[in-house]
Amino acid sequence: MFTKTLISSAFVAAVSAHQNFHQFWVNDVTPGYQVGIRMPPSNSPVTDVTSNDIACNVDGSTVPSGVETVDASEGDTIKVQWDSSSHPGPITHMLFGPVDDASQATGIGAGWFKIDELDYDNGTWANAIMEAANMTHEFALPTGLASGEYLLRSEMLALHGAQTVGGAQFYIGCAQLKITGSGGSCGPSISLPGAYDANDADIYIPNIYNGYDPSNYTAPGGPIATCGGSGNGSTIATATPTATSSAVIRSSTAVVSASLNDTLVSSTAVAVAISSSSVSPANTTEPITSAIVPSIPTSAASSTFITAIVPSFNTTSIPAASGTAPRPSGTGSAGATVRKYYQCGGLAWTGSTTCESGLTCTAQNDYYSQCL
Ligand SMILES: [Cu+2]
Repeated sequence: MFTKTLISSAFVAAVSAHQNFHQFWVNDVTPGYQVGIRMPPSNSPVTDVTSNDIACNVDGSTVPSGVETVDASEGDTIKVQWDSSSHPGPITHMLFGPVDDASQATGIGAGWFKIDELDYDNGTWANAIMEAANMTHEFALPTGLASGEYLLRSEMLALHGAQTVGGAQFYIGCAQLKITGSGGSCGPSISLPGAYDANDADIYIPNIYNGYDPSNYTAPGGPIATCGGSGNGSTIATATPTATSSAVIRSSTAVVSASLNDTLVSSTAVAVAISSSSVSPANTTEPITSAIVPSIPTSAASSTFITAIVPSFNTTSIPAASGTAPRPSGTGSAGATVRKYYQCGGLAWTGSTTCESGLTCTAQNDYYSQCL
């Protein structure tokens, strides 16, 4: 009983920390869990906006094999589902294309255009709005698209570390779509990397814990594109991917398939094992959790410097979830004591500073301490 409690609380804390894009629906029909999506090898964020990883996550210049390209039509409703996230910030969607073969496109370079954005609405960040909808978000593919294959990039930007340059965390997942459209080009288009700068006002927010008003926040990447322009959406020439070896295969066979609940529970043991062995204890303060972690990228340890839950951030209280994914109940404290990986201190922190027995409240920076 005691063991079970320990495992489940570690699991909840871990799942609520980092996040991945796992599933999408086209007009309410899904190709399946982690089907049609390039799953990254971990759920750690990209923090270097100048790296190729900012396009479609780690191994940016390598395309994975075994990822299906899913049919859609312009104007279709796309629903995405992410892991539970208590990291405040926006969600954006971009398309890259048309390309001859989405499965071979890295997405690195020019040819992206923004099609959807949800920032801060009615006092609530996009991540919390999604929490209230079982971590889903819906938008429509634009009309006036050239028929062809595209990468659909879903990005959740976590701003809980944005008070330092390079502290914002970009969670990115790319899906492969074959879109039937009526023709037309979209603009403005942007390059990734290229469009983001670590010092941009929507990425580096020095006063985010000190009087920042997110009401007028807009996510990076510029305005939402207008489609249907003349110029028929000429196909983007894509660079030859560097490798498609078995080392980067993330086929569905390597992925845990089951209901969301089943997958999350079964990933617990993996997460516990990994966090105790291969993750650098110096910089990584939350377990990397994923059922499909073949290796921890070297960038994971160094980039994961702000972690876990920031319940006091400018969000309204998160409504009770209707979904199946377990999640923490706000502060993560059980009564007056704070659970592992949850916030216990920092400037402007008004919650409990007492960790559960056996844990120590450890400062990560001036703004954030957590129980470890
Ligand atoms: Cu995280």
